[in-house]
Amino acid sequence: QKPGLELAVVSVPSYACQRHTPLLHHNTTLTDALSILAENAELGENEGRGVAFRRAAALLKSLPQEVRGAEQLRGLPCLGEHSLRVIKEVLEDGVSHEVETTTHSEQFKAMKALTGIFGVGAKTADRWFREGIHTPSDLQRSGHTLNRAQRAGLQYYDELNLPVTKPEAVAIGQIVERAVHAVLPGAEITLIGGFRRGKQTGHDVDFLITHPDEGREEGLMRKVVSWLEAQGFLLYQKTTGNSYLESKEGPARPASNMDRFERYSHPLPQTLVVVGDHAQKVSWVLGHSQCSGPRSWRAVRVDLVVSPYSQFAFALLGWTGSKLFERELRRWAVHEKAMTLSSHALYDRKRVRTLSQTHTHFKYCSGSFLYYQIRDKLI
Ligand code: TTP
Ligand code: MN
Ligand code: MN
Ligand code: MN
Repeated sequence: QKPGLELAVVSVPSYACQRHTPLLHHNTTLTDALSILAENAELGENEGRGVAFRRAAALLKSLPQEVRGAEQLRGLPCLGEHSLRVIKEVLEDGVSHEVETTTHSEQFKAMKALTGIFGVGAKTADRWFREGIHTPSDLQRSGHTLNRAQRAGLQYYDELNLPVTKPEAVAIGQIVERAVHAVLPGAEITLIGGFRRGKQTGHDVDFLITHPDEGREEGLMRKVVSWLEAQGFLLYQKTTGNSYLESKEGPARPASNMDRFERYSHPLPQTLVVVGDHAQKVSWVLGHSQCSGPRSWRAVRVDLVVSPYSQFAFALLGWTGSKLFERELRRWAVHEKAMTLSSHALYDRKRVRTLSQTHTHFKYCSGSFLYYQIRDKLI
């Protein structure tokens, strides 16, 4: 029996959101290789290239069996020339030269280490790398002036890079619930992000908060943050009224550009680093029943998102991820359904175009229009 006959007859839809993509799959060697190249592209701010590798990896994750030869991939969508080349190399030689080179490159290692500092993005990391700073210790020695986020990120570097476990996520969920219910009884808290997708670890913990009485959620974020702060849970807190759309796209970017990499927009969550500084809270944060020693808590990244009840379904869908799934879902909505999906609403493009004509100052995409309507409620 020829290997791969089975795969060849499987018809695979081309949007990742149309496929079943299990957490545990049959092609980890290949997807690990592609993920390294995706990560490298993202660190180099080459978003289009990063997405191409992520799409190829997602396709492989959805296959019902292990790929053993490149001929099995014939006719499958989402596999670009570059990704195919890498896949073939791994299948034939066990490793890809490009992946090996990337993994061992000083630049990749330094960019990973530096962007691993909370509060440091690719631009800053790249600037430091060019100055010869390759590690957090180099940075510490350099005497650079760091902002508050970066100082916290450096101070708690190891902990913040230690994956958060499911029990820790559950324990933090209890703290968040206590905080939310202290300031707004009846509010509902949902675990979102990777943990909602069934992952057992994450780089942070994400929560979505809402209240069944529309409007009651207004001002909630500020109150929750104050409560956590007063209880000694907050190590660092980023208060931002910014949105992803504003900061990265600018509010007035043409729709055609928005579509280029099928980018989607949503408000940045409130980012909190939660710790407990009290023996009792500590054990709670860590999920241990017995803690000893002077410092038994750990720092964890927590993202909170507040949504009005009427938008809850869209917020839940939009914040569950993965990033590629969300991107593909929106691309599918636009191109196959002529609709626009955001983490606030799903709407018909034609209808909204009519709407925005009556508000000529909202020149560009319909997304901006709805966005401005609800922005104040979200953060
Ligand atoms: P993240 O917490 O960044 O990702 P994650 O929870 O999927 O992965 P990890 O376990 O490493 O934390 O973001 C949570 C979700 O929010 C993500 O799955 C999709 C959504 N999101 C966006 O839609 N756009 C973005 O730019 C980011 C950062 C997240
Ligand atoms: Mn997350
Ligand atoms: Mn939005
Ligand atoms: Mn997050």
